[in-house]
Amino acid sequence: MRRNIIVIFIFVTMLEAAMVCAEPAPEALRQTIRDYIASEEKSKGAFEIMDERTGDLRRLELVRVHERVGKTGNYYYSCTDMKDVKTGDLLDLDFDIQDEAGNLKVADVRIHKDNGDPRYTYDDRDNRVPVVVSHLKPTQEGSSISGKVTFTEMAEGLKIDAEVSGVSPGRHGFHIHEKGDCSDAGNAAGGHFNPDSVPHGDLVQDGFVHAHAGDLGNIEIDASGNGKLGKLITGLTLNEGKYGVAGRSVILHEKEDDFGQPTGNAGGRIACGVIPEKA
Ligand SMILES: [Cu+2]
Repeated sequence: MRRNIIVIFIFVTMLEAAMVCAEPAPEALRQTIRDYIASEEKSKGAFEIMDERTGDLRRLELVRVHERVGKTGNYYYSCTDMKDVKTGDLLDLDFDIQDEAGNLKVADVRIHKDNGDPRYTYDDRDNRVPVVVSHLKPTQEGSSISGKVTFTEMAEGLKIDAEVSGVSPGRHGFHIHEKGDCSDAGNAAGGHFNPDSVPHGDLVQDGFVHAHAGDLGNIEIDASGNGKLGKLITGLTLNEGKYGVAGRSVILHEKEDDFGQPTGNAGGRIACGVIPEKA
């Protein structure tokens, strides 16, 4: 009798362990997302999500659920491509799925990318960190300059990665300017972002005491007209505050920034991009 009880006890324990350890099948996770979207469409007439960045309620339709599934912390996740019914924008949404003893439920939905621009990424400790992307546009008609500047809010500081093309070879001054307005051929962006009212310099070398907070130096452009810049600046942030850069702009200049006074003799403004506010 006692032996039977022990056998049953061991059996139940093993069964529980199997239930806890069983990973849901990838297709079951993908189907949970499809079912969730379908049930939202049925109950509300459409699948909608609040865009925290713009404050708009966006109506989306499913294009496809990604093959890849994964796990972060207590949640499983997969992503979907969805289309904004009104604007035609392609969004990448992340779905977190909770496994309650084999019962799969969507726990959270977030906009990960909007038309290819990421809104967050994961740092090396798996923390979700905000990202904003500024698109550089030429200030002159007929110019073919284009570019993208990605700002990532790391624990160590603000990571700034710029990629530009269609620019004349050589060094071109590159700064954060005060206002998030690229009108009037970039002049509406105002002067360099300079919250400490200090002289011009090279922020990485000279720090906030001897350089403007917007003094990012130069981007070196190769013979094909392409150039990159990658800097991690401790102190700058996408958050509000004295060193907050969101809602300002980035300017690419005609000439090299020679770090002379008052603004580096970098000449005209050839491209400009507004730095969006994070969600
Ligand atoms: Cu400038």
